[in-house]
Amino acid sequence: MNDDLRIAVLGVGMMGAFHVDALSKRVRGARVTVVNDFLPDKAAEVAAAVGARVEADPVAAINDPDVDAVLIASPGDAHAAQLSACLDRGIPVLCEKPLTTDITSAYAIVQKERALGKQLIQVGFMRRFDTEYVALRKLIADGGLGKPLIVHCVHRNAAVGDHFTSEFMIRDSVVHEVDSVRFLLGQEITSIEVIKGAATSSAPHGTHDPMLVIFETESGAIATDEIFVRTGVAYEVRTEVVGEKGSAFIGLDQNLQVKSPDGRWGGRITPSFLERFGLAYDIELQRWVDAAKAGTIDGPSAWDGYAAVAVCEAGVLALRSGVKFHVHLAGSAVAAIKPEEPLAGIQAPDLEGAWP
Ligand code: ISE
Repeated sequence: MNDDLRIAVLGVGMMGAFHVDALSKRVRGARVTVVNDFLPDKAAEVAAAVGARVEADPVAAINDPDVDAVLIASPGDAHAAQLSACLDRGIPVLCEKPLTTDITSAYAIVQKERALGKQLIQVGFMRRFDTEYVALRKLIADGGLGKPLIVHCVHRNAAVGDHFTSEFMIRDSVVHEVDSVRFLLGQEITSIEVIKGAATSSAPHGTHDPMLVIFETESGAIATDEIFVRTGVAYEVRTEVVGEKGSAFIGLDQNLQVKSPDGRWGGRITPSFLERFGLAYDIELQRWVDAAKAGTIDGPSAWDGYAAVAVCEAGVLALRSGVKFHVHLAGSAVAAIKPEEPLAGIQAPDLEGAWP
């Protein structure tokens, strides 16, 4: 108990509350001591369940003497200031995506951490802790598929609120494929393009749901991502990687298969990301807690978070303009993102009546 990592959790909406529960029930060597949320009643309810204290000011929570490390699950636009305060105090922090909401502030955070000379920031890309993703990455890294050429991703949610605009879909959902492609291929993404098709009738006016996002990577590999967040079905996240020597698939929902008297057969699809990636979240937390005690991280870094912010920013510009955007992560300067020169459209002659 005395060796427990004492954690402040900032933001206890669905994700933060899920983490508080995991830290108090399933993760070893950790304890939530301070809870902060902009909704005082929510903070009080979550804190009471685990015997933690409520602190109304997030920066005071970070600087609390009963806190050794911080878990940030607050809205994205609060992250930059909260991460900065964690770096000022020099304590480890696990930050849910996005790292921040714009390239400049994300880069400033990366630089501030670098100046300290140690890695304190881990970003919550939980798929990196899912056994199927880990196995697929290893297969690719070991050369089992030969050179990877194409990645096909499917990302479907059953339902979301009306605040899920097309831009939000890029920043909040597609951000996972941005990180997954970087993780699986071990390469940076160099361009992004967004194709807006017909929208499902449950999407609010002006929201393009589903969309098809296309990435290119450093080696020229292509990745496609179908993002559809109002399927009305369940949570489906699948990835297929096609290489020169074969292909591999993850996310097939192959669990208990049942045959029923009415002639149907099949298994179950997880309803949401909490069930689909529940174990991955717990593994992520355990590894972060163990690493934080040793003064380091064990998972995606601030740089990974920054790269994802840059690609998503380019994705939003691609969505707005209808043009492919190139991304150049320089390493020593803020990422450059620029549009591809738009080509004039082709005007094909009308053949109607051209044949006798
Ligand atoms: C949500 O924030 C997540 O992180 C989920 O993994 C993703 O599937 C969902 O689309 C996001 O809104």
